[in-house]
Amino acid sequence: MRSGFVAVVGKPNAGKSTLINALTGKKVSIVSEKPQTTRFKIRGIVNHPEGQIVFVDTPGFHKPKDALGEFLNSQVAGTIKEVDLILFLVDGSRELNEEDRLLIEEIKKSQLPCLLVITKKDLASTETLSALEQEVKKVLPVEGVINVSAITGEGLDLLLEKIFPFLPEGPALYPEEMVTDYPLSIQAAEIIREKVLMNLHQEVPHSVAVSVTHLEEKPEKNLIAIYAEIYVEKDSQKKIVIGREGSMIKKIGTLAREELEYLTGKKIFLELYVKVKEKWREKEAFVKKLYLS
Ligand SMILES: Nc1nc2c(ncn2[C@@H]2O[C@H](COP(=O)(O)OP(=O)(O)OP(=O)(O)O)[C@@H](O)[C@H]2O)c(=O)[nH]1
Ligand SMILES: [Mg+2]
Repeated sequence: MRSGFVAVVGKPNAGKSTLINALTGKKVSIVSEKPQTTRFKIRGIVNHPEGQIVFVDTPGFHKPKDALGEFLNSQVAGTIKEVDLILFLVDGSRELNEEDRLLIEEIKKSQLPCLLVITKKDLASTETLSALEQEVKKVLPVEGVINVSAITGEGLDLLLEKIFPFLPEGPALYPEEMVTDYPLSIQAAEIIREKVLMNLHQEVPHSVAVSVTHLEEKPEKNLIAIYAEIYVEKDSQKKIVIGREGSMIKKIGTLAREELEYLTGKKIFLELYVKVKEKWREKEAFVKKLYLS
């Protein structure tokens, strides 16, 4: 048996969370077409005949503009230091850019083994994929290259096989039935945020944070009551999240409740409050309170 931690890093939208969900077969991490969906480290666990891999999903590495951006990058830099192997994800449907290059510097500093994973194979030609591979190899020594598509499943089994030789020998690190190790309160907050991302556009999604303030299990009723706050930065955004006569918040609440009921197999009572916290993304203390507590 081998087991260990594998960091999944890449620029925003590279397909990190989608890949981890495809590998675990569960929705461990929320996904959206908008950059900077993931905001903290999320572990996704894969059990395999050869052992156990604990994937660590990370926020997209980018040029930070505010305290939130600095925090997101610090999560990536921190993760890179504490794993057995790095998967550097490069979006196969885009050109290599400044963000990829910034991240390459971080990976080099770590001196850890790194596999290059070119994602979204279904969207790119063989020529594009091999050109990207050559471009990365010029600036970053990698231990191997795998082209994958999380949508078609191509390359996923091969990726798992290529990971194991880099993991130390040892027993599983987490119980076999566990897919992720974060609590229901955080899963609920993420699911609510995902519904906001799915239904709102332009600047609103980036300005939204969700915090579950209270979660109470009522086993006698087979029910879980969840109270959450949705933070936005401006009054105008609050109006958008609430919608005409509360139609948007009702939609977000219904979608989140349905998914939480599916996830837990229990009835969910969900209450959402929308609050304005001006410029919260620029306030380091608030960002840390949200994502580190
Ligand atoms: N066609 C195709 N689309 C993909 C694939 N993987 C991811 N996507 C899409 O790419 C977008 C971004 O995916 P995410 O998994 O959220 O990307 P991420 O790297 O986690 O993004 P951040 O958390 O924002 O850094 C979504 O719209 C996905 O559906 C793939 O293999 N093929
Ligand atoms: Mg993500």
